[in-house]
Amino acid sequence: MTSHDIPQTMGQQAGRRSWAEPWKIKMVEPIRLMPPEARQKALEEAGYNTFLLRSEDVYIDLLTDSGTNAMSDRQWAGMMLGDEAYAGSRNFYRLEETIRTYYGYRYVVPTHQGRGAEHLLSQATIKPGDVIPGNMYFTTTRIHQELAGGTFVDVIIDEAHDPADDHPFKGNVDLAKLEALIDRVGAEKIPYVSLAGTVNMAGGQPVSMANVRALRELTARHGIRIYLDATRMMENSFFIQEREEGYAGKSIAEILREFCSYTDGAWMSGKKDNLVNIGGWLAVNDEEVFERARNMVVVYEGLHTYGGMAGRDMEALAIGIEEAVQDDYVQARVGQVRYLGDLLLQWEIPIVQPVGGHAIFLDARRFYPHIPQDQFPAQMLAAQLYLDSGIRSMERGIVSAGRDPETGDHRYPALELTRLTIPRRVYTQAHMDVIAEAVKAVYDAREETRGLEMVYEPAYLRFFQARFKPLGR
Ligand code: P71
Repeated sequence: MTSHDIPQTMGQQAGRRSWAEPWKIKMVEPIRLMPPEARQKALEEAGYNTFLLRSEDVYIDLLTDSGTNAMSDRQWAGMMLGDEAYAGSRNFYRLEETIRTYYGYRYVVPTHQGRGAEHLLSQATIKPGDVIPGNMYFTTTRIHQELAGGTFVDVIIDEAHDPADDHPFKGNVDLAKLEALIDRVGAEKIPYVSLAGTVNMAGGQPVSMANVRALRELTARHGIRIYLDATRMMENSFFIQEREEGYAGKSIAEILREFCSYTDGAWMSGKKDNLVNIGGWLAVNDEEVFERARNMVVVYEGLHTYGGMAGRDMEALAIGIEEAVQDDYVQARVGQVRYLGDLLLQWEIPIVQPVGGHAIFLDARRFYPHIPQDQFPAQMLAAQLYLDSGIRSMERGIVSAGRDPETGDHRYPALELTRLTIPRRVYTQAHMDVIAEAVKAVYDAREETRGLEMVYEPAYLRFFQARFKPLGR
């Protein structure tokens, strides 16, 4: 797509409002709000962990934007075109072609979702003792790097750890930190830089084109690769278009292609930016890495032409990619998240700023300054929001950060956040109003709220299954 084809939004056309969804609703799914006593009971049964709630007990579900997107009529029509052959499905070749067109990488390995691709890439590139620098960790990404024998080192800019700092590209890599790491451990110990487009744990914060370009120059000098977590790259591309000099006239598709051109490959959770309910992929330019990953995919995921997806899933994914690079779609997507953020800011509720691409992150430290971090303030905030109004959110703080594998102590992340994640094409502006009012009610009751104690803790990715009890007054 050329910039000439960028669809006009209502705002550009009439100067009246900034955006409206470029779609209308054809099918609806009823939702209901349970009475307060039933919510209290459900929360206790779930051990104060929103991952353990039943979806039927939830009113507005902001747990994640992963796999929760609404597909279009074209995608559903594509589902009927599934070629469910074990080998060589037509839908795979269409998917491969689509990824080559929009992301620009040479070789494609399909996987069942993002972490399947993280597993393949980690095993194919990391040796025990290796060090993997990245712009802030992500839970599943880091565990696969660690299981392959690597150690993750955070090299994001300091601003990313400050929820109030309004740097426009808080996802940027700190090149000085990276250079110091290379000097300390040696380039041969660094198989790649793990670069995420819009950094989830930092609040959905973007990486600038200038930063990835400079990163390419630096890594090229040392012979180090860059692999991109492309999970939310459409949103990252939007922020570049909006904020970076020279990109206002370029389309999302052009920006995405250029960004990817500075990297050696990418892994993808199709469940986010590719607008499907399941699916993922790994795409690389290096033939050797591809061969290794393609061999391993048959052990862990499925044959290299389906990787755990049905043919129909691959068709929906290919169509989803085409829909997700449309400028008016991305503008409405980010616009909706921003609308919710603006409501909360009007009431001076502490959130991560600037508002990112996929979610509003409530700053639990400033929300509950009287609750110490090891009493899980962000976890409690998620619980209170559910109690107040049946809204489900997700803890992204000390529980998510887990324990240090060496010392066994909690990791104490600088960011203690509760994420209100907005699924794509699912909720309306009226839902955003209801959500904002619920957050306000919980905020107004903040002084009476106490912390939690953890009463059950699983060994891996504890946030999924941990259980809690409220501390006494
Ligand atoms: C999100 C998820 C899903 C999730 C994962 C772990 C804990 C809770 C929720 C998944 C991502 C992601 C990024 C940047 C890779 C994956 C894994 N995010 N990179 O935010 O955000 O993809 O879920 O398809 O395996 O709710 P996968």
